Order: sequence, then structure tokens, then C-alpha cells
Amino acid sequence: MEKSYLQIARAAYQPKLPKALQGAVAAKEGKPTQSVGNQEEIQQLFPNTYGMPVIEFESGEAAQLPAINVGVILSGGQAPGGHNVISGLFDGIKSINADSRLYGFILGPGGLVDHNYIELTSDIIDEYRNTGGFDIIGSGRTKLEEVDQFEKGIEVLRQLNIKALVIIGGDDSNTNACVLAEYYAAKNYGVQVIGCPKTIDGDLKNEQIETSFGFDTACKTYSELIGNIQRDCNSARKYWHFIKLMGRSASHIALECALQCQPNVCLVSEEVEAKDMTLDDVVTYIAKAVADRAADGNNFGTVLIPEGLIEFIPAIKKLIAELNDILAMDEAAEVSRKEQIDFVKRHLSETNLAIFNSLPTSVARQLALDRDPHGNVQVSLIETEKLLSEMVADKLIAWKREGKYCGKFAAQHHFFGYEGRCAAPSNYDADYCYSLGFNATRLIAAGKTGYMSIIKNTTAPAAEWIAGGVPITMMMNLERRNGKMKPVIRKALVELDGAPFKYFAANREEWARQTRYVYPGPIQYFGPTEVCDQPTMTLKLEQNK
Ligand code: FBP
Repeated sequence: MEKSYLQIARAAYQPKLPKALQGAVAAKEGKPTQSVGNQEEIQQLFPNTYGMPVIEFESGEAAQLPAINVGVILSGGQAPGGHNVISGLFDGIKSINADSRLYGFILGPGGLVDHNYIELTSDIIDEYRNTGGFDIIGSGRTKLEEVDQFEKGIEVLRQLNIKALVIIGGDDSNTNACVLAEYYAAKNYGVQVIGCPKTIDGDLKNEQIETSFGFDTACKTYSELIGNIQRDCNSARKYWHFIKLMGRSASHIALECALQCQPNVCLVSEEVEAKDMTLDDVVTYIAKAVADRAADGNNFGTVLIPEGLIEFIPAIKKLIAELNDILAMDEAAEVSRKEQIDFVKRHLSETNLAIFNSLPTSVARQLALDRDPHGNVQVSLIETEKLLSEMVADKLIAWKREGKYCGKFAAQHHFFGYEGRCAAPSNYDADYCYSLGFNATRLIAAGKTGYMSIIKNTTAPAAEWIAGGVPITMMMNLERRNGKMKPVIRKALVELDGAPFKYFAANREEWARQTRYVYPGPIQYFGPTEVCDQPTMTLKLEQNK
């Protein structure tokens, strides 16, 4: 494989570990835990893995442990740092016993079911240390939820003498990890299942999980690009840039990029929902910012749009909920793709049908078409940035006629998502991911199953990070998915009373009218620590640092 100079230099980087993981560990167990919601139901569904304590590792006494074979799966969307989780796992099991082996299942959970795997040897691992991407074994979105799949899985796990499986994924994949852990525990199959918190979306976080890995690098990559656009925009002074940012439902990425770049407008879906805004309210809000700047002679600006916005406009949210139920009906499976729109229209209630018909055809189509395997609308396929800029343009024409606006409006559109998911991990993600993987092997050695690997206190230097595990059931509640109530990890949305949003809200009027752009520049891997090792603004504000 040919490599860039940065790749070669970066391969030699040794990620940092928390002090507690630098030698032998002892597990300190907390009190029994409860799920965040629907406690009785979750306990009934997970009798073997419910109520376990939170674990924190401390330095312990060295012991001779037997070799252990571990399997690893990358699940869902790519996130920077996945390769470091795997190299942390590899180094972790080798430090337990040099004869331990690591197997990677190819292209996500499907690899386990189809018995598609490779052994990850040191030659392979060394090629991928500190690199972005998931290409070492590939990823996939197959949903592990059927007994047949679990049984197919155990066949290959037994064949390879694998005693523990590590699933690196987001909220949905870790929910499945928990279901699998429970199943194998109930059957006494002797295979532990451990999760690792991954997703650029930043929505897998709670009191125990500070952040999901990849969020840091992805936001820094998008912020570099937004900063570059802002320089261009402030140089040419003739365009409004409408920038949609990945992140699925939650607006964490858009908010973090706004904190880093100080754009003129940033929409936060959670606020749109809380204020019960209509699509027209959102358009008016942006058009007002455009008109105000035009009054000062500034016919340029930037608008950040979270990709899930459309789902949070209350009327559209209700429409999507009904569409989900319609698409989950048995008859829906019989309908051809061509007939799908007519099928949903026949079943929609009068109010939702009116909203559906009022949407631009491309948006309506996307909302009515297939869901991903976890039942989510594929929001990355909806061109909200174009929809909004067209509606803003129409409103400005009307305002011009009424004498309320006098300016020029020309828009450019961007969607940043895939550009950041495989970036070379920042120092933060390189260290965090390596620690998550290494730590997972300590949970395995401690005999745990149904836990997620956690690393906390990450705004402090890495040596002071706290390592441990959280029972996955602790993060669960029941939610409606594909027309049925299911146990799932509660998604963390932007909290409107949280410090990151409050900071943004306190400054946004000034950022809207004035030109207060910040240009973060590219991620730096070598150089002064204040340039290379900054955590996200979200994390710093959340932790009051
Ligand atoms: P995960 O939740 O699996 O980490 O995926 C994150 C994500 O990048 C979302 O932000 C985005 O909506 C989605 O994946 C895109 O999915 P796909 O990769 O299938 O196009």
C-alpha cells in the first residue's frame, strides 16, 4: 500500500492510555443500576444482564491470565478512530497473554451471521494504526435481532474458540449488543458481549458516556471546511452558503460547528421542535437574517442546517410517525416501490395527507420510501439545504415587492457528512479510541458481559482519564420502532438548557448580524498542545472547562 508522508509519520504515534490501564487493573464495582425508563419491562426483557453495577478500573495486582480469543465487529456508519479501537483491543489481549487472538467479522454484523471473518494479526493491525475509516474489516448495517442470527453466530464463535465479542457501534448497534449478550447469557453459551460507543452524530452520550468516538474528528473536519467557506464568503461577498451537516436526528454536529465557526445562522432541530415551529417559521427566521444583513450592505452569509431538521418540525414529525406505522403494515411489504407513494397516501389520515401533499415531491418521496434496517428515515438523502434556500428566495422576492427587503440573494449549497466520517482521527479520538479498545479487554478479562466500554474525564490529560464499564441496560427505555414498542438505548438530543446551546443562544444574534467568523483551520497532529489536543467546545462547555 502506498502511503502519504502524514500517514507514515502518524503510524508511529503511540496513543495515550489512562494511568489506570497502564498496568494490571482491579475492578471497583458500584451499586446495582436501573434502566433510564420502563424499568419493570426492561428488567423482564433482560433478566440476566439487568441491574449490574457501573465499574471503574483501578491499579491492581499483576496476574498470569490464559490466552483469550476475541471477535470484533464494526457496525453502522463510519467514524474516525475505529481502527484505533481495534488496535487497542489487539494490544490489550496481547498484554493479557501473547497467545490471544483477534478475529474481525467482515462488513459488519452480517459477517458474524455469514461466518465471514479474518484473523487480525500484527502485520494487519500495524497498517491501520491511527488511520481513519473502517476498511480494516468494513462495516455494515445488518440488524442483529433474530434468534437464528444469534445461533448462526455462536457456531462460528465456537469454531474459532472466541470467548468475547466486541461490537463497535451507535445506539442501535449497542442495543443489539445488549440483546445478544442477554441471549448468550440466558443460554449459558460462555460468550461475553461488550459494546463500544461509536458515532459521529454525538447522540450516544449520557451521565456515563461523555461522548461517542468520531464526533471530535468529524466536527473538526467540517469546521475546517465551514471556516474555509466563510473566508471565501467574506472575500467574494456575494453568496449565502446553505450547509447541511450530518448527524441524523440530533443537532450536536451542527451546534458544535457553530460554536467553532460562529456562522450567521445555525438551526437546531431540538429548538425548532420545542418552539413548535412550522417550515414557514424556519424559512422566515433565515430570511430575516438575510434581510437584516442586506440592510447593512452584506449580501452574504452562512447557514448551518442539521440533517434531521425536517423530522423535528412538529407537523412533519407526526406525519413521519404515521408513515412509519403504515410502512410497518404487513400489506406494505407486498407493495412495489412504484406503488408505495399511492399506498401510503391511501392510508394517511386527512391532516397528515394534507401536510404530505404540501411538501415538495422530492421530500415527500423520501419520507414515504424505505427506512434503514433500524427503522430510521434516511435523512442524509433529503436535500433540506436546497429546499430551505429555495423557500427563502421566494420569501425574499415577496418581501422585495412589499418593500421590506432590498438586497441580492444568491445561494450555494453544501452537504458535509461523508467528508468527515473517515478522516484521520484527531489526537483526542486516536487516544480515546485506543483507550476504549484496550479498556474493553479489561472488561473481558473481568468476565463482564452486556457492558459498554467507557472512558471518562476526557477534558483532562489522557493519563487522568477514568476507565471502566457501564451496563447497557442502564441506558435503555422502550420506544416505538417499526410500529412496535422495543427496548432501545435512549438517544441523546441537544439539551436546550445545556451549556453548549445556552452559549450559542447568548451569542447568535451578534453572529447573525455582524460578521464574526472564526476559521478553525485543519486538524493538527503535531505541534503545540493547545492547537493539537483541544476537545470539542461541546465537551468543554458541558464540563465547564
Ligand atoms: P451511525 O449512527 O451508524 O454512526 O451513522 C451515522 C451516519 O453518518 C448519520 O449521521 C447519517 O445519517 C447516516 O450515518 C448515513 O448513513 P449511510 O452511511 O448508510 O449513508
